[in-house]
Amino acid sequence: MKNRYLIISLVTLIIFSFALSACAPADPEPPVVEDVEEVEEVADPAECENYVLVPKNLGNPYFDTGNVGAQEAAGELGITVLYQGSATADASEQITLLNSLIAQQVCGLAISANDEDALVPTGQAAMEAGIAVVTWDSAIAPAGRDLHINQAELEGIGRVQIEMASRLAGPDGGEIAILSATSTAPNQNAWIEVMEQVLTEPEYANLELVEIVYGDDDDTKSYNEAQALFTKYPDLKVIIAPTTVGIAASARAVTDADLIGQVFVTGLGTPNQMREYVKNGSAPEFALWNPADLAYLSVYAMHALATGEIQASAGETFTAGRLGEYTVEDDPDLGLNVLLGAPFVYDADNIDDFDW
Ligand code: RAM
Repeated sequence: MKNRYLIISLVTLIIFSFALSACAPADPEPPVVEDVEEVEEVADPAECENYVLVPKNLGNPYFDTGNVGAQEAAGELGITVLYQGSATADASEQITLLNSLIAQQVCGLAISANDEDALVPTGQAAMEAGIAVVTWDSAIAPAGRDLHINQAELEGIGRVQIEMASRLAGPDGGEIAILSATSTAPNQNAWIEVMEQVLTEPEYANLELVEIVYGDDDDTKSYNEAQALFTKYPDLKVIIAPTTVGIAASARAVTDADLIGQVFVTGLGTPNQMREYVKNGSAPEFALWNPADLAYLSVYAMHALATGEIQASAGETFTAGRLGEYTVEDDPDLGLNVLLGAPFVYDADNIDDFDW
């Protein structure tokens, strides 16, 4: 599987190099820039046409769905948005990729970050080179990007997962565990913090969080971690996986172990990956926003920044095609951001209304 992702990365890189060379002025030997600080500024913002959507890793249907929305926005704006990521959800691999994109003087980067702090210098180098930097899905800390495009409010995403877990555990409550993505993932860590806070409310006093484990947004590791959880905790009632990779792998592990009805899985998933588990009862309900809309909005925001339509200050507005008008907001924790909307709960009654 990994080889497939590596090949996809390589092919994407080759296509990307061709696309760039087709648009850039003729230069037989484009400079290979080791030190990103030496990169010249991106030429004329009005002529900016090359943008890149960077997921946490390749091979994740959540990000692939995002790319569908990004391409829709690219078509409407008449720009090129390439989709490039590392094979694994790893911050240093992501930094290497970003350094090469900075050296190629792309116009804008929309990044789902694998680490909030480690990516700050890289984001700063990109901005110093005149590149518009937005994060989407998973944020770089405010100093390392212009704007974060936020899928839904942190509080809402954390709370809805505890509400679902509580419904699934039933009136007596019981043991619950969290199976997350990587231990450095900025978005999952922020949601887990909210979940831990919500669990202190009297209404959820009968839920006991026994452990938090990490599947690294890798299907096999997530599956093994889920198995280890219900082996270690025979009374476990619910696994909350705030990751589309982890939730599908956990539901499959519960199904394979014949534990449907005994251990329930919930968290954040995509409808196509979760349909069979909603229907077989291993994961009766889960939540998510629309990743295609999130990336669509991110491309509009990145383009508005690159072309100078907005400068990244609170109160500015811009129009994101079919999604309408958005306002840049400032938040004490999240910094400058644009909010997509509220998470949506999927269950047996509505799952067949969605095909992505
Ligand atoms: C995984 C990734 C992504 C997250 C979703 C919910 O696909 O970790 O960052 O937002 O799950």
